[in-house]
Amino acid sequence: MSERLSELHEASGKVRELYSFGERMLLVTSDRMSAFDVVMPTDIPDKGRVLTGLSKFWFDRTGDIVRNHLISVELADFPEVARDHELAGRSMLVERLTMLPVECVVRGYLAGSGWKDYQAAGAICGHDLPPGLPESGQLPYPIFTPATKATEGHDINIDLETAAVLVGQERLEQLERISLDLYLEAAAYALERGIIIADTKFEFGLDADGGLVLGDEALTPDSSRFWPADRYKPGSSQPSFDKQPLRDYLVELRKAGQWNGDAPPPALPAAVVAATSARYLEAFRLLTGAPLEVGQ
Ligand code: PZK
Repeated sequence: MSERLSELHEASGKVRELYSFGERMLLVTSDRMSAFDVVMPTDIPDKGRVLTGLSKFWFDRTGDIVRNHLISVELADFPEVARDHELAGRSMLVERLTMLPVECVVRGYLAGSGWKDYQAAGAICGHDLPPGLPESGQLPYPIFTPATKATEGHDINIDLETAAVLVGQERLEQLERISLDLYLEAAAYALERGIIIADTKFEFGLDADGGLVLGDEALTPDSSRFWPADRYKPGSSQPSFDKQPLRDYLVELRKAGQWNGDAPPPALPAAVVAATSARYLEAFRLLTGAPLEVGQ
């Protein structure tokens, strides 16, 4: 990476980096992958380009619902890094926002912490739900279940009253309506193409005029649960569209006593890497209707 870029580094996510250029920012998605909360020691080829390409696809498709922060995915539009070919295809030039302190999660199906909360309380984030729903079951209607970013580990689900304290009642109602609209549109589109978007997380910010803008990545397999629709069978956990080959491998590794689930496991076998890369490319192709361009 260029000397220049490292000086502008602003934040690191598990698999992404954020750089600051005045009123604009560069959001770079790596080929790193995490599973069972651990970042793998081996990169997944094309993963960063698939996630960036999917975010761009959804940003282009949902601009009529809410404005978003994407300016360009063309490095040429960003002279400061235009010659850094390592970044090509997996970088988004975005507008700097003042991010809101609420993670906007929408759930259409009962999985993860939503399933846990439902089992414990019959409700998620204050939404009372009918009794007897199975694990991975479709909810009667999608629900908005806000969360706050934990300093460490997983986000924490909060009820609507707590979220209203963080952003105000009026803003929260706007976030809920827009998040549900985005999910309904994307989930219906994806289902027609063989992918269930079980849940997803949006992050919003405010522009200089106080206008609401969709930020972060959007409707990718890293910010959502993607399930293959043709294997959907409520009553247990579902295979992940993107992570299943890796999860299956890691489970076997643990059973064999070769991984304790903490620190990174040994380097991934080429077959697992290839199968995982293929899943990301397949999700991209199904959703966009065209394969990811090579070397774009
Ligand atoms: C912003 N993050 C999360 C993402 C990381 C961290 N448009 C924006 N303006 C200002 N801040 C952010 C954004 C966006 N998106 C996003 N934190 C701040 C994040 C990726 C990598 F290290």
